[in-house]
Amino acid sequence: MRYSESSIRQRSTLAATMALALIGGSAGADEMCGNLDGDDIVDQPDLGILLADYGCDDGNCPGDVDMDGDVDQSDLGALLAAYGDDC
Ligand SMILES: [Ca+2]
Ligand SMILES: [Ca+2]
Repeated sequence: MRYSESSIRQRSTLAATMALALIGGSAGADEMCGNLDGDDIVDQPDLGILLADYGCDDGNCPGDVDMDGDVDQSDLGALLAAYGDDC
């Protein structure tokens, strides 16, 4: 089965919209802001904590931005979405 160019474009737009909804929809609460070191701003040290902890899945992960017990791409997405924010 072949897809037309416009069909592929529509599907790509839908996928991007869904990805943004996932990131944006789960952000907003204090624990989601990405400020991992407690200095009230989401910046490079917070990204460093997350990256150093990336792949942790034992439920005791300092880089777990979305508080689901692991550090994965959803945490990275949430941190990057809030990068530079005061929180
Ligand atoms: Ca910080
Ligand atoms: Ca997580």
